[in-house]
Order: sequence, then structure tokens, then C-alpha cells
Amino acid sequence: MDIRNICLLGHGGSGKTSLVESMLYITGVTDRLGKPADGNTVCDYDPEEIKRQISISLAMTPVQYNGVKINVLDTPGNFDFAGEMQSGVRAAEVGVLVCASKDGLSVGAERCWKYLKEQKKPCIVYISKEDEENANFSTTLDALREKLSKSIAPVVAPIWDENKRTIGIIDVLNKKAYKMPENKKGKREEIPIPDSKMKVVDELYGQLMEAVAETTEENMEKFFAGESFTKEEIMTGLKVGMHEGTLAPVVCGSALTGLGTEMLLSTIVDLVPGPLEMPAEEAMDESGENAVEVKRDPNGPTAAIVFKTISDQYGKYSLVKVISGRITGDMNLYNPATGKTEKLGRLYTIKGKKNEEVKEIACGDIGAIAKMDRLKTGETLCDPKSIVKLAPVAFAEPCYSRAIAPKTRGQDEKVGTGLIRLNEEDPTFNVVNNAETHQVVVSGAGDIQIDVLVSKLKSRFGVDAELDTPRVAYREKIRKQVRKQGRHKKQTGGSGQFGDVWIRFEPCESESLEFCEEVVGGAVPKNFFPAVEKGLREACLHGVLAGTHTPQCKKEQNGQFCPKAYR
Ligand SMILES: Nc1nc2c(ncn2[C@@H]2O[C@H](COP(=O)(O)OP(=O)(O)OP(=O)(O)O)[C@@H](O)[C@H]2O)c(=O)[nH]1
Ligand SMILES: [Mg+2]
Repeated sequence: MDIRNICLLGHGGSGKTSLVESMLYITGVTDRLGKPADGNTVCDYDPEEIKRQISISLAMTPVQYNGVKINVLDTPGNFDFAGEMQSGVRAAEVGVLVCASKDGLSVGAERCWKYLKEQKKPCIVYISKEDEENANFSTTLDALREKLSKSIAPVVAPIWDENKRTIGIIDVLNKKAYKMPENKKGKREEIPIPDSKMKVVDELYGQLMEAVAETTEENMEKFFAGESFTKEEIMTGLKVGMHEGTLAPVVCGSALTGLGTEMLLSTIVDLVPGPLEMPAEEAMDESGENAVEVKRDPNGPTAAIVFKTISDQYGKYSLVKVISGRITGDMNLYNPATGKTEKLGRLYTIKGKKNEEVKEIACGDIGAIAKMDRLKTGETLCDPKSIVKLAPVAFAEPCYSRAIAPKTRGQDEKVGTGLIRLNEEDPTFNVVNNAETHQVVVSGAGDIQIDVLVSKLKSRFGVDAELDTPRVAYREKIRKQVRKQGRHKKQTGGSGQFGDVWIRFEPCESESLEFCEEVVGGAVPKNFFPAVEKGLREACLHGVLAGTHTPQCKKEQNGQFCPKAYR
């Protein structure tokens, strides 16, 4: 089966989820175009997404076009859910950066572009919402080329009416123009390229040929000799250009009218490398010390990466991308992170919120395995005879914290277990029980992420939680050297006791108490040292000024000891 895996990413609200709707509608999978505002889209199915009208989790659906299965991963644009985008990029060969035509270069687009570059993933740019009144393809394109890269080059040109509204689109490579039928339904219709557009089409075609020329010596010679490239040379050249990062093709359109959607699908099919065309993946051996290569071989040993976990009231699904070999339901696969061999559960293809059971997940394909209780996002499933650790998802560290507690006393455990389950689904937040401040602190990427966690605790686990500002665990520190004497006298009953210990306190860099001894000539017997140290450590837990930890000090003891001083 011919497969492409693409990840839609971009600024919040740029039209990614609507674009998936358009792809599904145009290819006949759905018979009506869902809208985020109506809460009826395939990818934004979670109640939280419907309530807030934004995407919160990665969602996926396959789309068939020209005999190719395109796995479309739709990711949220909101920064709080960047982890979902990072998961999507891990599984896809190519990112489709969606930029709204009236937005110019948005912060979200810039961040996503940078992330794709870091992950060395090629990019297609889709300029969206071309039907809007103030849409401006050229301004947005210029901003992207200016600020991001000159490799961004259009494979389309929009056709405008006298009011600058986009009414058609030109496929620059094939020199064909299209418009959508008046009733907004059905397939695109071919129209003649307007004479006024011929010049710009030739210019854009020339730019693409330059990109092809740059990919090989032979192409460069041919280009300068004024010879034209064959269709095959063009397609191979553009693919190589995309792969090497010297070309990011630009398509535009409107998810509302469907204009440009087929153009995007054909660009994906023609220019995006299939998973088996990709170079071998770099991985680690079981020890994690030596690099190994995992070839994209359908007949090779199985190696798959878990890039996302869905854990809701309907069960747990581990979303995997098969890098090598294939996965069948009767397999036992090894997880190098736990050192355990796992018997696989049922296999599924994910279509939005619907799952369809399948017998196999082929090499390069994406699917889900149900009920893998011990399996986590970022872990590898591989052939027990050929153990490899694939690169996990590159998540960012949490940077925003809130204290969380149940509204009703005694429900701490319910909040705790709920957070553990939600953490399986979203590993970008963490939960710490702070023993010093007696607070449970959730840390994530931002307030919306944590707000959504509270809503999910209520809707999925039936527990009302509230957020608060995390208390600061203050620390005390000594600033200069001091010497202090401690005396112990005991005369009641039996033989009397006398102890005289001098302690010198001084600041140090260590995170905890550094206890040193300077007792000379056995003035204090060694068996009394541990008691002195224990007493000092306990005292450190309740510093002298504000009763807080005083970890950074160094204490050295010296003194005299005489158990029989008072007879
Ligand atoms: N006019 C017009 N509006 C659009 C188009 N595409 C999306 N929208 C609107 O833009 C808003 C955001 O669309 P979404 O599809 O949810 O955008 P998104 O990029 O998935 O948003 P996040 O996932 O939250 O980042 C919605 O109100 C859509 O109806 C389009 O092509 N034309
Ligand atoms: Mg969305």
C-alpha cells in the first residue's frame, strides 16, 4: 500500500481542523462539511474541544487520494498543547504548515517552522482561508519568504476577481487552472488560465525549475544549457529539494469552499516521500550507548515508536508508527524501556473518534494498539531478537505551575489517580507532591492546559478540583562563619554526664548539610558523632529564621567529652 504521513501544524485557529474536514468531504469520506463552531468535525470530537472550539489533542484520520492512503494528523495550534504537535511531527514524514492568508507570519507558524527544521522534517506551506475578504496571499507569502526562508516557493497561483477575492487557483507545474463549482459541492472544474496570469505562472515555474536544477550537477548543467527537464526529473528534483530543505512548496486554498484542497492532496501524493523512501532511522541499541540504524524494511525485524497515547473512558490506545517490519495482533513485542515482552492487544485504524479493527499495521503505517497497560508515549516496541530504542518524541520541559487540590476534603486520591491517567495521555505535564509546602503541584505549558486538566478530572473522573498559587518552598542560608558551643550536663541518678561540643558553621555550595569533623585527640568519642550529625540534620529542616530548610551550610565539630566529670 502506498502511504503518506503528514502532520498539520500552525498557529491556533489557522484552519487545520477545517482543512481535514475539506479533505474528507472532497474525497467522499463524509457527506457534509463539519465546522468547529458547530462541534461536528471529525478531529475536534472531545467535549473539551467542542466547548472551547479549539483543538486540544492530536487527532488523526486517513484520507484516500489517487490510490494513496494519506494519514492526516491534525494538531492543536495553541502553545499550551505544543506537545501534541511534537507527537504528530514524530510520526509524520512531512509537516503541512497552515498559515491564515490574512495573518501574515504568525508567532505560531514561526515556532512550528523552527520545530520542523530542528527535527529535520520537510515542510509544505498551505496558505488558508483564501475566501476571506481581507485575505492576502502575496503579503503572507512575502512575509514567510522574508522571515523564514527563501526555500518557500509556490506551486500554485491564486486567481483574483476585481475585488481581490480568490475565485480560482493555478497549478503552476501542470499549467492548469481550476475553480470550484458554484454550489460549493463536488469536484473542482478546470478553467483556462487567464492571460493576465501567464507572466506570473512562468515566473513561478522558473523558480521551481531553479530548485530542481540545484539538486544535482547534471540538472544544473541541463538548466544552464537551456534544456527543459522531463516530468520525472522535475518530480524527483522537487522531492529531493524538499527532503534536503531547499524547497518548501506553497499551496493555498479555502477549507470552506474546497478550493485548493485537491491541489494540496496531489502535492502531498506527488512530492511527499512515502515512509519507505525515507533514509534509515537513527536509533540506539538496548544499552542506549551505541547508535544503530533501523532500515525501512517491510520484511525486516519489527520496530515501532509509540508517539501518542489516548486514554479516555473508552480505554487506552497506544498510537504507533511502524518504522520497520509490521505489526500483527498475535505478536509478542519487546519494550526496551521496561525490559518486558508485551503481548499485543487488538489493532485499529483511527478515524477521528471512530476506530476500525485491522489485522495488521504495515511498515510505514500508523495505527493503534488497545489495552497496552504498561506502554507509554515515547517507548519502542520491537522484535525481541533485534532490540532497538527509537528516538522518543522531543517534548519541551514544563514551565507553568499551579497547585491543585480537591474541592471536597478526602478526595485527594481521586485527584491523584485522575492525574495519573491524564498524564498517560499527555506526558508534557508533571505532578509533584511537595512535602515542604504540603501541596500537589501540576506543571505544564500554560494555564489553558491546566484548566483543561481540571475540566477532564470533573468530566471523566467525577472529581471537582481547584487551582491555587503554588507556595514557595523558601530556603534559609547562613551568610558567614560562626562558632557555637553546646553543653550537656546530666547529674540525676547514677553517674553524671558532661559533654562540651563546639560547632563551627560556615556557608558552602553543597545542596545539603556537609558534616565534617575536626575532633583532635579523641576529645569526643567517635560513637557520639552520628547523634550530633542527626541532631544537626533535623535542625536544618527547620531553619532558625523562618522555620524553613537550611540546606546550604557546612558544620564542623570539635569539643570535649567527659562522662564521669560529675561523680
Ligand atoms: N472563512 C474561512 N474560515 C475558515 C476557514 N478555515 C477555517 N475557518 C474558520 O477558522 C476558525 C478556526 O478553524 P479551525 O479549523 O478550528 O482552526 P485550527 O487551526 O484547527 O485551530 P486550532 O486547532 O485550535 O489551532 C473556525 O471558525 C473556522 O470556521 C476557511 O477556509 N475560510
Ligand atoms: Mg484544530
